[in-house]
Amino acid sequence: MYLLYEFPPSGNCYKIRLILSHLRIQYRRVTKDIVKGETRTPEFLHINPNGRIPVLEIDKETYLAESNAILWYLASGTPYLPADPLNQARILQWMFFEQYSHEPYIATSRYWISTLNAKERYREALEQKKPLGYAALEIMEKHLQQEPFFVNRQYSIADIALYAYTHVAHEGEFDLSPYTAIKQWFARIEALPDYVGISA
Ligand SMILES: N[C@@H](CCC(=O)N[C@@H](CS)C(=O)NCC(=O)O)C(=O)O
Repeated sequence: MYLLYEFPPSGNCYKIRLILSHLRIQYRRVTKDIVKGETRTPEFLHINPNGRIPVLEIDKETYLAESNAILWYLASGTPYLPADPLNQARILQWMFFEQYSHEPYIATSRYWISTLNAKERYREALEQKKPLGYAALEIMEKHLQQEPFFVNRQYSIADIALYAYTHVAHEGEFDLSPYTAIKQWFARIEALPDYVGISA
Protein backbone atom coordinates (compact mmCIF):
# COMPACT_ATOMS: atom_id res chain seq x y z
CA MET A 1 0.00 0.00 0.00
CA TYR A 2 1.22 3.51 -0.82
CA LEU A 3 2.33 5.74 2.05
CA LEU A 4 1.95 9.50 1.58
CA TYR A 5 4.26 11.71 3.61
CA GLU A 6 2.43 14.99 3.84
CA PHE A 7 1.40 18.12 5.69
CA PRO A 8 -2.41 18.21 5.53
CA PRO A 9 -2.93 21.96 4.75
CA SER A 10 -0.42 21.84 1.88
CA GLY A 11 -1.99 22.14 -1.57
CA ASN A 12 0.90 20.18 -3.06
CA CYS A 13 -0.03 17.26 -0.78
CA TYR A 14 -3.74 17.71 -1.45
CA LYS A 15 -3.11 17.17 -5.19
CA ILE A 16 -2.02 13.62 -4.35
CA ARG A 17 -4.98 12.91 -2.06
CA LEU A 18 -7.35 14.12 -4.79
CA ILE A 19 -5.95 11.90 -7.57
CA LEU A 20 -5.79 8.91 -5.19
CA SER A 21 -9.43 9.47 -4.33
CA HIS A 22 -10.52 9.71 -7.98
CA LEU A 23 -8.60 6.49 -8.68
CA ARG A 24 -10.03 4.83 -5.55
CA ILE A 25 -6.56 3.79 -4.45
CA GLN A 26 -6.09 2.99 -0.76
CA TYR A 27 -3.11 4.57 0.98
CA ARG A 28 -1.86 5.62 4.38
CA ARG A 29 -1.01 9.16 5.42
CA VAL A 30 2.00 10.15 7.52
CA THR A 31 2.01 13.74 8.74
CA LYS A 32 5.28 15.67 8.70
CA ASP A 33 4.88 19.08 10.33
CA ILE A 34 6.84 21.45 8.09
CA VAL A 35 6.48 24.30 10.58
CA LYS A 36 8.43 22.18 13.11
CA GLY A 37 11.06 21.26 10.48
CA GLU A 38 10.06 17.59 10.37
CA THR A 39 11.06 17.33 6.68
CA ARG A 40 14.59 18.47 7.49
CA THR A 41 15.64 15.61 9.78
CA PRO A 42 18.39 13.21 8.60
CA GLU A 43 15.78 10.42 8.35
CA PHE A 44 13.51 12.45 6.11
CA LEU A 45 16.38 13.81 4.02
CA HIS A 46 17.21 10.18 3.26
CA ILE A 47 13.71 9.84 1.76
CA ASN A 48 13.84 13.21 -0.06
CA PRO A 49 17.18 15.06 -0.08
CA ASN A 50 15.21 18.21 -1.02
CA GLY A 51 13.58 18.15 2.43
CA ARG A 52 10.03 18.69 1.22
CA ILE A 53 6.69 16.97 1.14
CA PRO A 54 4.77 15.44 -0.57
CA VAL A 55 6.67 12.19 -0.91
CA LEU A 56 5.01 8.99 -2.06
CA GLU A 57 6.48 5.76 -0.70
CA ILE A 58 5.89 3.22 -3.46
CA ASP A 59 7.68 0.48 -1.55
CA LYS A 60 10.23 0.39 1.27
CA GLU A 61 13.07 1.39 -1.08
CA THR A 62 11.22 3.48 -3.65
CA TYR A 63 10.21 7.06 -2.99
CA LEU A 64 8.87 9.71 -5.34
CA ALA A 65 8.91 13.45 -4.57
CA GLU A 66 7.53 16.52 -6.39
CA SER A 67 3.75 16.77 -6.42
CA ASN A 68 3.37 17.01 -10.18
CA ALA A 69 5.72 14.06 -10.79
CA ILE A 70 3.64 12.02 -8.34
CA LEU A 71 0.44 13.08 -10.16
CA TRP A 72 1.98 11.97 -13.45
CA TYR A 73 3.06 8.60 -12.03
CA LEU A 74 -0.32 7.84 -10.48
CA ALA A 75 -2.35 9.05 -13.47
CA SER A 76 -0.33 7.18 -16.13
CA GLY A 77 -2.62 4.84 -18.05
CA THR A 78 -5.78 6.44 -16.64
CA PRO A 79 -8.22 8.98 -18.13
CA TYR A 80 -6.59 11.68 -15.97
CA LEU A 81 -3.53 11.65 -18.28
CA PRO A 82 -4.30 11.45 -22.01
CA ALA A 83 -2.02 9.17 -24.03
CA ASP A 84 -1.15 11.35 -27.03
CA PRO A 85 2.08 13.36 -26.95
CA LEU A 86 0.60 16.78 -27.74
CA ASN A 87 -1.99 16.61 -24.97
CA GLN A 88 0.66 15.24 -22.61
CA ALA A 89 2.91 18.18 -23.48
CA ARG A 90 0.01 20.58 -22.87
CA ILE A 91 -0.51 19.01 -19.47
CA LEU A 92 3.17 19.55 -18.72
CA GLN A 93 2.84 23.13 -19.97
CA TRP A 94 0.17 23.88 -17.37
CA MET A 95 1.99 21.96 -14.63
CA PHE A 96 5.18 23.94 -15.23
CA PHE A 97 3.08 27.12 -15.25
CA GLU A 98 1.65 26.07 -11.90
CA GLN A 99 5.08 25.51 -10.36
CA TYR A 100 6.81 28.57 -11.80
CA SER A 101 4.13 31.25 -12.25
CA HIS A 102 1.39 30.37 -9.75
CA GLU A 103 2.47 28.35 -6.69
CA PRO A 104 5.42 30.59 -5.67
CA TYR A 105 3.01 33.54 -5.33
CA ILE A 106 -0.39 32.14 -4.35
CA ALA A 107 0.72 29.18 -2.22
CA THR A 108 3.50 31.07 -0.47
CA SER A 109 1.18 33.98 0.41
CA ARG A 110 -1.33 31.51 1.84
CA TYR A 111 1.40 29.77 3.83
CA TRP A 112 2.66 33.00 5.39
CA ILE A 113 -0.81 34.38 6.11
CA SER A 114 -2.89 31.33 7.04
CA THR A 115 -0.43 28.66 8.17
CA LEU A 116 2.25 30.76 9.89
CA ASN A 117 -0.11 33.63 10.81
CA ALA A 118 2.83 35.92 10.03
CA LYS A 119 1.31 38.55 7.75
CA GLU A 120 3.15 41.44 9.39
CA ARG A 121 6.53 39.72 9.23
CA TYR A 122 6.14 39.08 5.49
CA ARG A 123 4.28 42.29 4.56
CA GLU A 124 6.86 43.52 2.04
CA ALA A 125 7.33 40.16 0.36
CA LEU A 126 3.55 39.67 0.24
CA GLU A 127 3.15 42.95 -1.61
CA GLN A 128 5.64 41.76 -4.23
CA LYS A 129 3.85 38.44 -4.64
CA LYS A 130 0.35 39.89 -5.03
CA PRO A 131 0.55 41.21 -8.66
CA LEU A 132 2.33 38.05 -9.79
CA GLY A 133 -0.37 35.85 -8.23
CA TYR A 134 -3.10 37.93 -9.88
CA ALA A 135 -1.25 37.65 -13.22
CA ALA A 136 -1.51 33.84 -12.93
CA LEU A 137 -5.23 34.08 -12.08
CA GLU A 138 -5.81 36.31 -15.13
CA ILE A 139 -4.17 33.75 -17.42
CA MET A 140 -6.30 30.96 -15.95
CA GLU A 141 -9.48 33.04 -16.19
CA LYS A 142 -8.91 33.83 -19.88
CA HIS A 143 -8.27 30.17 -20.69
CA LEU A 144 -11.34 29.00 -18.75
CA GLN A 145 -13.57 31.55 -20.49
CA GLN A 146 -13.03 29.42 -23.62
CA GLU A 147 -12.48 25.92 -22.21
CA PRO A 148 -14.19 23.80 -19.52
CA PHE A 149 -10.88 22.30 -18.37
CA PHE A 150 -7.22 23.08 -19.05
CA VAL A 151 -6.39 20.46 -21.69
CA ASN A 152 -8.46 18.83 -24.41
CA ARG A 153 -11.78 19.86 -22.77
CA GLN A 154 -11.31 16.99 -20.27
CA TYR A 155 -10.54 16.95 -16.56
CA SER A 156 -6.91 15.90 -16.09
CA ILE A 157 -3.96 16.19 -13.73
CA ALA A 158 -3.39 19.70 -15.16
CA ASP A 159 -6.67 20.72 -13.50
CA ILE A 160 -5.74 18.96 -10.26
CA ALA A 161 -2.35 20.71 -10.16
CA LEU A 162 -3.95 24.13 -10.64
CA TYR A 163 -7.07 23.59 -8.54
CA ALA A 164 -5.09 22.69 -5.41
CA TYR A 165 -3.92 26.21 -4.53
CA THR A 166 -6.35 28.25 -6.64
CA HIS A 167 -9.47 27.20 -4.72
CA VAL A 168 -7.86 28.29 -1.44
CA ALA A 169 -6.24 31.45 -2.86
CA HIS A 170 -8.51 33.58 -0.64
CA GLU A 171 -6.52 32.18 2.33
CA GLY A 172 -3.57 34.07 0.82
CA GLU A 173 -5.80 37.15 0.54
CA PHE A 174 -6.42 36.88 -3.19
CA ASP A 175 -9.90 38.10 -4.05
CA LEU A 176 -11.48 35.51 -6.33
CA SER A 177 -14.83 37.29 -6.68
CA PRO A 178 -14.15 38.76 -10.18
CA TYR A 179 -12.99 35.41 -11.57
CA THR A 180 -16.28 33.98 -12.80
CA ALA A 181 -14.81 31.36 -15.15
CA ILE A 182 -12.44 30.11 -12.45
CA LYS A 183 -15.33 29.78 -9.98
CA GLN A 184 -17.41 27.86 -12.55
CA TRP A 185 -14.41 25.55 -13.07
CA PHE A 186 -14.25 25.00 -9.28
CA ALA A 187 -17.92 23.95 -9.35
CA ARG A 188 -17.29 21.52 -12.23
CA ILE A 189 -14.42 19.90 -10.33
CA GLU A 190 -16.28 19.77 -7.02
CA ALA A 191 -19.17 17.90 -8.72
CA LEU A 192 -16.91 15.14 -10.09
CA PRO A 193 -17.12 11.55 -8.74
CA ASP A 194 -14.82 10.85 -5.78
CA TYR A 195 -13.91 14.50 -5.32
CA VAL A 196 -12.50 15.16 -1.83
CA GLY A 197 -11.91 18.53 -0.22
CA ILE A 198 -8.56 19.76 1.07
CA SER A 199 -9.61 19.34 4.72
CA ALA A 200 -11.08 15.85 4.34
N1 LIG B 1 7.89 21.56 -6.02
C1 LIG B 1 7.54 20.82 -4.84
C2 LIG B 1 7.32 21.79 -3.70
C3 LIG B 1 7.20 21.07 -2.39
C4 LIG B 1 7.13 22.04 -1.25
O1 LIG B 1 7.48 23.23 -1.37
N2 LIG B 1 6.70 21.51 -0.11
C5 LIG B 1 6.57 22.34 1.05
C6 LIG B 1 5.15 22.25 1.60
S1 LIG B 1 3.95 22.65 0.37
C7 LIG B 1 7.53 21.83 2.12
O2 LIG B 1 7.72 20.65 2.26
N3 LIG B 1 8.15 22.73 2.88
C8 LIG B 1 8.97 22.37 3.98
C9 LIG B 1 10.37 22.87 3.89
O3 LIG B 1 10.74 23.45 2.84
O4 LIG B 1 11.09 22.67 4.87
C10 LIG B 1 6.27 19.98 -5.10
O5 LIG B 1 5.48 20.36 -5.99
O6 LIG B 1 6.08 18.96 -4.44
